[in-house]
Amino acid sequence: MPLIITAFEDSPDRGQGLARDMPVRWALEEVGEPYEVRLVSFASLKAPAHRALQPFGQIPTYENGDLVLFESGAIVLHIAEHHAGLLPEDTGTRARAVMWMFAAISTIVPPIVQREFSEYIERDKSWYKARLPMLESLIRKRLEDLSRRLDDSEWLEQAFSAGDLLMIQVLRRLKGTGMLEEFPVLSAYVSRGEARPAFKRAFDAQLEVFNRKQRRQREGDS
Ligand code: GTB
Repeated sequence: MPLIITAFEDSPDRGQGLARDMPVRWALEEVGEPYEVRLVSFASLKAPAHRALQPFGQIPTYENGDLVLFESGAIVLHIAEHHAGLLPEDTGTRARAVMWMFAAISTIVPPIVQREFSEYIERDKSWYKARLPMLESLIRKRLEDLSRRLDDSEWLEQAFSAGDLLMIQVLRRLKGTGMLEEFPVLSAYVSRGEARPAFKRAFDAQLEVFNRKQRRQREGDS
C-alpha cells in the first residue's frame, strides 16, 4: 500500500508552498520515500471521513499502512526517526535537532500565524491597526534572536536536520511581508534550504497541483 498524505485541492497561496503539507513533502523527498497525495477540497476537510484522520478537519495527514498521523511536526518527526538523513545518530545532537523542531513550531510560528490571521480576519476590527505592529514587533524580536544564534553557521546544528527543515518552512511564511529581508542571515538561510534538491522536488510537486487546476480552468473558460 502506498504512503499517502493529504494536501489542499485548491492552493490558498497560489502555489507558494506555504501550507503544511509542504514540510511533509519536503521530509519525504529528503529521505527518498515515495508517496502519493490525496487532494482534498475545503468542504471535504470537515466531512467525517477526513475528521476520522484529522480531528480538527485540516491538512496534512499521513497514512502508511495501519498508521495514521496528523500534525505536520509529528509527521516530520516520524519520517526523520525512521529514515537516515534528517536526525543525527548521536543522542545529544539528535535531541538538539528535535529541540529546533519544537522551537520552530512553538516559539517562532505562533506570532507569524497570529499576524496572518489578523490580516485575514481582523482587518475591519477596531483593534487591527494597534494589534498588527504589536505582532510584527514580536516576530522581529524572534527573528533577531534566531539570526543572532545562527550567525554565520550554515545550519542550526552541525548538519542539516529536521530542525532546519521545519524552521525554514516556518520562516518562508514571512514571504511577502518584507520582514525576512530585514535579517540577511535568515534570508540566506532560507535560500540555502530552498536550494536543496529535495525542497525543489517538493515545491514543484505542490506547484503542479496549482498549475494543473489553472490549466483546467482556462480550458473550461475557452
Ligand atoms: N498544527 C497543524 C499541523 O501542523 O499539521 C496545523 C495544520 C493547518 O493549519 N492546516 C491548515 C488547514 O488545513 C492548512 S496549512 N486549514 C483548514 C482549516 O483549518 O479549515 C495553514 C496555511 C494555510 C494557508 C496558507 N497560505 O495561504 O499561505 C498558509 C498556511
